[in-house]
Amino acid sequence: MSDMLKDIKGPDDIKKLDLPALIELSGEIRERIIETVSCTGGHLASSLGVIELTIALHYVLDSPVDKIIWDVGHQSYSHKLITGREERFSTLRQYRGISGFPKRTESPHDHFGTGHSSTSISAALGMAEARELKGEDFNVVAVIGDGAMTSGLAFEGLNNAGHLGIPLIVVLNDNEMSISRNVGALSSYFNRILTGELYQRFKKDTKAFLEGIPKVGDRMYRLAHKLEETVKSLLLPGHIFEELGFNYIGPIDGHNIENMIETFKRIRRADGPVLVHVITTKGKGYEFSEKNPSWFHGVGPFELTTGSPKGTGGLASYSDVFGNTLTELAKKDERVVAVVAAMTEGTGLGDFARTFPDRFFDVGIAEPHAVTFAAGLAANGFIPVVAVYSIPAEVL
Ligand SMILES: Cc1ncc(C[n+]2csc(CCOP(=O)(O)OP(=O)(O)O)c2C)c(N)n1
Repeated sequence: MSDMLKDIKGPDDIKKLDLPALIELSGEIRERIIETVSCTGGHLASSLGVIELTIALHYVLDSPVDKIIWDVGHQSYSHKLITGREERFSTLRQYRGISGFPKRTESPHDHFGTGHSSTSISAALGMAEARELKGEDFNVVAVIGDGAMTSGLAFEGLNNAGHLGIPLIVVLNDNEMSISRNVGALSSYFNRILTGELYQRFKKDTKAFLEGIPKVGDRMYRLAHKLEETVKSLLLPGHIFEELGFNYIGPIDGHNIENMIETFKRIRRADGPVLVHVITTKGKGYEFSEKNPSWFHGVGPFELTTGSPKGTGGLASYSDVFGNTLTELAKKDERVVAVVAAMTEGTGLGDFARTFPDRFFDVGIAEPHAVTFAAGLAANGFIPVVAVYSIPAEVL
């Protein structure tokens, strides 16, 4: 493999490349991230999933004038490699090295310090509004995962964006995963968009309905057809975002650089909020992380050839002790229930979830809801334990 990456000193350098070269670059970036994280530990699977997306965004946009806001920020490794941090990349997450997250003091291309999930739409909207107030001209893009989109905060941002109506691009990076499999009604909705199930089901039901109508003439048939057209518009992909005031585009393949470049070129001059729904594979391009994206979401150092952890210490972690204790307490008292915000394994409650599936609640990345939901359970006789990190461990 050639060594193009060392010549990429900033996004301008990738604009000089043709499509085959961009595809080759994506392979080099992938290799570098896998090698580095195998030594330093880090957020491997999320970063591997957005390499092509990151290249396409930087190819079309003019960062740092245009602003890309990475939600959570754990997927920003290729952004770091493209924006002048290739030489320091081996220091990822090391003392005095580069951060595992976007950091304003680290690069002019990092516009918002992150770590906590679901802040990107609100932050991007604030930047877009500042642009309007100052009469400036640039793009703001929030890249948010389907897990982060389960948070109320993300919806508060969408709601306000639809109201303000100013240009803003939201890229929904849908890999059907949070840290573990994504949960909730919204995630099922995305899934139905992907399979086209909403529309197919409607078509099947309408056909049965039309066939059931006695032959009462053309007028009835035309009416039924009109009804089909109206309801169809409600079931087409992304309807929920359209209703919130966004122009919805997708779903598109988040590993096809060419298509994404064309899409981003088309929408960069849009005059209102646009949501682009891209479909990616978490852990893409490394067999072990594709097979087990949850484990490779955030990992310690691992053996490159086997994907197994290096030097597993023998001591139980704080989370293990907590999880085991709560499982024991739940065996003794059936009022004990557990609530987590998309952190089943990280909080040590994986065994609890498997032992008491009906008394375990992963509510999505929705901490305020988790606490209030637990208050409701408590008000009705249960003993809920809400397990939430005070600071996401990955920030430390
Ligand atoms: C408020 C908050 N809660 C929980 C977390 C822990 N966390 C980090 S990433 C993540 C999952 C994000 O899923 P998604 O947005 O789909 O991104 P992906 O990793 O799948 O690309 C979670 C729960 C966090 N960073 N912030």
